Amino acid sequence: MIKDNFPGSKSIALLLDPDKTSEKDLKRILKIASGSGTDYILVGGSLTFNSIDDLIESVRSQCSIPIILFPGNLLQLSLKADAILLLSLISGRNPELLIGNHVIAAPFLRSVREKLISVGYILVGCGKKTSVEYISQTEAIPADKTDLVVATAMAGEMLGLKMIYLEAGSGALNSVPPEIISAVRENVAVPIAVGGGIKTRKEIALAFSAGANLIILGNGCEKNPRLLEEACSERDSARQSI
Ligand code: 1GP
Repeated sequence: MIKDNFPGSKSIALLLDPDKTSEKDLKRILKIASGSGTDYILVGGSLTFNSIDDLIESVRSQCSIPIILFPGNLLQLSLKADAILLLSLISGRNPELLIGNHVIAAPFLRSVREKLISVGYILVGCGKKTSVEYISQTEAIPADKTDLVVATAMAGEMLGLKMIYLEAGSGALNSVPPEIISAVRENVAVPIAVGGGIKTRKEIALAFSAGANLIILGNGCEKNPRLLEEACSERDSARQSI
């Protein structure tokens, strides 16, 4: 069962958005993902026109990397993934994203309970307003309010959430600052995922050394698929230095 070891000490996930992934690009990036030892494929997006199920099936037919659903909304729920992130948007105050949607989803998810990974999803404002902020109708925590991010992560852990996801938002101008990652690391024991706006090898190295367990890459790999190889190389170095 994937969730038993998820996300591991240092791991890399490639985020695929069904709307941004042509068959040709998918084939290319999955070949790089398999060759570099990418740990997970995440599927999802804030708003999607194309089918999540079709994307999952296509990924599964081309590689053996575990597929994890990262649902942007209830319409993206799928039972086909190997694991499902059950996200609570704890940086926001939209009750639907804290409990309302979970109530609606619970009967649907009942049969795959063992696949669920509860996640405290924290938006950190790292530049321009992102799609996830607009769609969720919530405000990100400003990047200079480290204390607020830390207290939010602590609250999520105290509530029993199994991972904290520090999210700058897809396509963010800047990624989550390492200072925030290390401050959260010092105050919570659960794994930390970091994503949004990561474009360079240096950002990946800094995020790992600040305490990130899982780094999630989307747009950066669409523009430069080799970033995935660099990320896996940084992951290997980070694992060795533990
Ligand atoms: C989005 O954090 C992920 O939830 C990935 O963001 O597309 O900017 O890499 P990017």
